Amino acid sequence: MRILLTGFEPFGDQAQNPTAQIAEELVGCTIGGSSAAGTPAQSATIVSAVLPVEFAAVGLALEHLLQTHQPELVLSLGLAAGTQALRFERVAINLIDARIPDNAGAQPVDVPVLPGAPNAYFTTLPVKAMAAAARPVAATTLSYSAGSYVCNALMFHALHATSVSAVRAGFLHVPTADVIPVKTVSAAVVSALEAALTTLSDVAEPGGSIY
Ligand code: PCA
Repeated sequence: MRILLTGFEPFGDQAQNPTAQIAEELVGCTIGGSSAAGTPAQSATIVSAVLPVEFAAVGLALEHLLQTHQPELVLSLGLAAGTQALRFERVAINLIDARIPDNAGAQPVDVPVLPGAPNAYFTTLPVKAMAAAARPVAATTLSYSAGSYVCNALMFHALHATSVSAVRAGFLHVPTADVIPVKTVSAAVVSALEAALTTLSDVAEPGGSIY
């Protein structure tokens, strides 16, 4: 089994993007392999890539990675400056409304990620189980909006591309490295991926929010 883990290049006024470091640090890691009581042992190797923060390029880059690696599970990471916790995204919307230009200088406003595609997709990863597994390592929260910039667009592309397959996909926004150190986020990502491998139906515990 293979897990595709993606990070992003720096963008905007962020000189570093911790998600690029995490993707590079975890490449080749084996996740799982020990069986919980009664469940088969499953292990998966991480393949990773650092993606451009460009609306026009990110979907094609992802398609290429899916073709090349044929992963069973896809987790994409993005930086959300200002957030204090790991934000497990539940929803990707078919809308781009760019607050700032992307790294190619494009700033689309109020256009779809993919014309004709559904308005939104829910993540197909068990985010409640993943957030619970990561919580001993770092603060976590569930998020009901991945924004309207390149991260949301990537999550939408991933869920659209995998919608007719058994491949599960999702997105995690992470804070800047001064809020949670990169090593800690990496460890939390490993814990979350272990939970994703062994959890086929998400845990049914309350997790919503009123905003
Ligand atoms: N964060 C941006 C795009 C790239 C990244 O790391 C976002 O949240 O859309």
